Amino acid sequence: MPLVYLLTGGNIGNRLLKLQQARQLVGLHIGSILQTSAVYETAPWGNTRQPPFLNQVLEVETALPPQEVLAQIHRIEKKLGRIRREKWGQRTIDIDILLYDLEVVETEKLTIPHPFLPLRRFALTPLAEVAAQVLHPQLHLTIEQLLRQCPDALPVSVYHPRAADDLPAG
Ligand code: PH2
Ligand code: MG
Ligand code: MG
Repeated sequence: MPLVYLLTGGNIGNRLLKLQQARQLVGLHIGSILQTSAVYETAPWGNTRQPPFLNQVLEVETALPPQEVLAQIHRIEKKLGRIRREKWGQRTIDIDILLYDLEVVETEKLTIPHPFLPLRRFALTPLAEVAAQVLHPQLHLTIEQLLRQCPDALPVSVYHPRAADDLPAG
């Protein structure tokens, strides 16, 4: 069965809870989660005037084709109350397809591999944890190599929740 690598992220509300709920719904509606990276706290990329994100990568074995994975992602994001105000702005939950086996998909609604993957340390770092030797099908470099040459210097570190953090419901 195909392996799809998903990046989950969010930077408003109870960030850890949203990632946990996303994992549960991905397991139910997309396929078996074979590996998860650590949860990382990551500085906002793109629009830097917003709170830090939590990000996590999920390795999922799926029977669904890419378009159907995307449709399920949209359902899950909606169910988790996604509010999207602006491009690259803050959000409760975002699920992106980073890689789908070695497939290249270029349609109006879907681009795989994710076009910004090589430029985003917040995606490459957790991905390298579970897929260091996986090849980028267009660049012919491994994820480990992409991370080593990634120009993004924004901080990415394993998240250690403190008691008072991420407690408010939602
Ligand atoms: N997602 C974005 C824009 N910027 N920055 C971080 N650190 N993490 C994200 O998941 C993220 C971002 C667009 O989806
Ligand atoms: Mg995104
Ligand atoms: Mg997205």
